[in-house]
Amino acid sequence: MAGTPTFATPHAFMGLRRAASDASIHIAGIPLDIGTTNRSGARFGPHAIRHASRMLVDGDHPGTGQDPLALPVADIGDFAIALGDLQASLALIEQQAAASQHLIVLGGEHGVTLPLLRALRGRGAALGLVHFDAHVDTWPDSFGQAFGHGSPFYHAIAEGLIDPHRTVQVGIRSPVQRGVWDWTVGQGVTVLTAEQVHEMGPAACAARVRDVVGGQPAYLSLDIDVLDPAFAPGTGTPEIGGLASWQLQAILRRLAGIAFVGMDVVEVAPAYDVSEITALAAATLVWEYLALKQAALCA
Ligand SMILES: [Mn+2]
Repeated sequence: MAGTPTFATPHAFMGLRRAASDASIHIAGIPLDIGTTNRSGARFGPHAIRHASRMLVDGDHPGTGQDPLALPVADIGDFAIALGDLQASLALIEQQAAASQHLIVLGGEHGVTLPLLRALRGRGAALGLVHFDAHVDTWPDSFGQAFGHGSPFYHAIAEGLIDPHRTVQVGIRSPVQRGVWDWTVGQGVTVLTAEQVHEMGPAACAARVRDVVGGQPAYLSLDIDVLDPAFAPGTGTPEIGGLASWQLQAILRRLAGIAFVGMDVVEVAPAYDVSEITALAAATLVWEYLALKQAALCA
């Protein structure tokens, strides 16, 4: 095997050097974490995920037999944020996201998903949502903060950005106030708890997800804390009893047929990581998403 060894891969996602103008799929980092409620540090997530992604450059995807980088994908760098100003940062993120036809975001905290969904508003009807997380993230506010990382989907539902009846949350297991839970389910959201996922297995779980979301456009939001802290220690609000990385991978690989219009992987906080476990999981999940898009194009 000739060429650049993995460890010397240039610092872009999987070493990508394609120009933004030559690509219809853009990967961007968002180094924002001021909306976190517990351990901060997700601002360093994009850097860590790109670094860990070097492990993935030396071959084709074993499931599809193809190289996901054959897709027209470019790493366009990090979005600008307004340092210390959450609302201004969200506005800036929306503005920058609107310039991309199909965007994959490396977080950053989960609050970034709201402006990403706002940027997709107007491109069609309310989106379906596949949301992997330990937390429902439908709190109207967290400790008085209305647009922090616990609230993106409260606003996304309230603003009509996503269709709650085509929304499924997978891996949920954190403490939650009964009122927040009842509001979420009352809106029509399907919740699959981590315990249900463990009992169902990945194939049945994926079938349920496909059922809820259907064939219309949908968004994929992947909070790395859906994984058990044993598989993703590097995150701000870990909860035990989560998915193993193989389970999440097995579910994702079975989501072919969902018309995803964008994705994010958020909440990687490398300061709490060990041996890049969490960052590698996040990088690999982006690679799995690309493989999924590629398989859809070839179908
Ligand atoms: Mn979250």
